Amino acid sequence: MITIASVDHRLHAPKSELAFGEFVPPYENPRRVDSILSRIAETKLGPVLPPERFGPELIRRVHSAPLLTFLETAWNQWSAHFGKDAPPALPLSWPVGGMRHIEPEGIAGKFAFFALDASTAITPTSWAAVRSAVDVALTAQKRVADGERTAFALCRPPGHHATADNYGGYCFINNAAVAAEAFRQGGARRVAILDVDYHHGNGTQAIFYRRPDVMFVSLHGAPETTYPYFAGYADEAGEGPGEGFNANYPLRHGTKWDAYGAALGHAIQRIENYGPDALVISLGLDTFEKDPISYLKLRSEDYIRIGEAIARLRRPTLFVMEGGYAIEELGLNTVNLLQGFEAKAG
Ligand code: OKP
Ligand code: ZN
Repeated sequence: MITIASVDHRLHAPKSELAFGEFVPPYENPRRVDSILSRIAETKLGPVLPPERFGPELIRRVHSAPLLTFLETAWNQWSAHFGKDAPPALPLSWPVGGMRHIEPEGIAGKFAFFALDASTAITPTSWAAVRSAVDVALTAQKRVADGERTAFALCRPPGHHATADNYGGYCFINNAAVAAEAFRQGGARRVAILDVDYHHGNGTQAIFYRRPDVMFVSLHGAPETTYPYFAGYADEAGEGPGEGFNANYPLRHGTKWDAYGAALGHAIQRIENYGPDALVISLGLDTFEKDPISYLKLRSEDYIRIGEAIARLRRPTLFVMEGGYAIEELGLNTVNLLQGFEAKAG
């Protein structure tokens, strides 16, 4: 399997993350990619190639102009106000229900307006890393659209929490959504996105919620107890023309392979019935038993089974990296899933 990866992901590396009431070393950090690349080399999974450069057209089909302008200029505005040595920029308030959703002029207000949480710092070079992750996704997408059975987009930072209008949850641009849109623009009539990250892909769901041409199917920790809390319930089925094209499989804390595998079987059947021309996998490995911020209990060998199940769909398949924070085993688990897929893909 071909992997697309960029060295520019290192440009997004905040020094700390606000988590559990204090600043801690970021869970989402460059060592995640190192772990995966070293396992790819060790197992000879296949070549690792750099991305091509893509223009902003496909990004603009997924995200609003105000969000993109904010992301591109946020650090310059922040440092103009708080100084070049200001710490990484974070929001401190939010426009909750009953307030006005109007973009403020001041930069602190803009952070409050565009962020969906306080876990996602912006540094002087974050935007360059974010752009390179999109290039990684689109380069891999192009290979699959041009006839390869599969490709792995080793994106960092991840994307599935980013909505049309908001960033957060370590995500800025929704790489998987942009890739799905690229498949559509390239002539695929139906695209399915299967999100196996531990956290619900609220951004991807929202982007395609009213559309029948892109189905979103997700397995994740139940929102009653799990970030991002305000999406991911089983009754979220899509809306208007998109009704029936969204499927959520929330899972309780402690879920092991038996219940996970059963839910995955249902999810795969939904996609099979839909009959997509292309499949995008939002690939998170934070369902692992040793993940430091998650509560499912999958083991390393279970990822082989997930890959095999995905291969049975027999569709052109693009893997897009999302989460996974047990860095020691992240490479092993990621490559297990990709090898499970390849073994059954034929
Ligand atoms: C991104 B992806 C732990 C609480 C959760 C944000 C988690 C974002 C996960 N500090 N903070 O879906 O893996
Ligand atoms: Zn996650």
